[in-house]
Amino acid sequence: MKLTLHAYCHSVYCWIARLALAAKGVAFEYVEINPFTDKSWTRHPFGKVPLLETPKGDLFETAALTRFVDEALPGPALMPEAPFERARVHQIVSLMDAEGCRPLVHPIAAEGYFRRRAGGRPDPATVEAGLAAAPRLLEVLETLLPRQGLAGTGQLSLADIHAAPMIDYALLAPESAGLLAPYPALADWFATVSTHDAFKATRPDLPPLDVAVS
Ligand SMILES: N[C@@H](CCC(=O)N[C@@H](CS)C(=O)NCC(=O)O)C(=O)O
Repeated sequence: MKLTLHAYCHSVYCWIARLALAAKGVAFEYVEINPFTDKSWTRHPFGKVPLLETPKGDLFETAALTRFVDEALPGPALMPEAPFERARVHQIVSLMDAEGCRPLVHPIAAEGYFRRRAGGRPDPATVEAGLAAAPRLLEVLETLLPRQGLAGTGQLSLADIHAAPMIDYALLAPESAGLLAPYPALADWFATVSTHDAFKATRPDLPPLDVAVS
């Protein structure tokens, strides 16, 4: 099946889409779009990425896109078979969209990492607010995530694929050192996912910042 992914190299949602495609081991064409600067990008009705061009039409909304990738393409299954476990994966994907992207990506990664990378100075109060909001989510993930996907199968699940990039992005901010320390099961889960070939192969090139924070 011919697939073309329209995506931006620094977007966490685009990483999730690329990670799902890599976990399945399928080939696709890649078109780089910076949705923040490319005003001619109107193929997505809200000017966002990722968008997957398929023979049946365009798919946007990352959770729908990765679900299609899993169900329509060959390769290892990214969803468990049993209804309750499937629901758990949906639950985590939904949770990451509703409660994870904010605060982990906005504001922690956006302010603490990307603003500095662009030569700016982060607003400490904004990063602090993100770090103050994160524990509620991380506590919930501590109980939910380690039981999914990799546990017992050696494969990534769509839950792992949706959650790990957002956590990785939060950890880019120098202020996030120790973010996972109170959550040992989550930290173990993240360490395991981070060594997965598909994760390493798709991780955006975002080197650590040489910044000391108190
Ligand atoms: N709900 C969308 C969110 C996608 C999204 O927010 N993409 C960001 C990049 S990470 C974007 O394109 N932002 C451009 C903009 O908001 O103008 C999805 O799940 O795909």
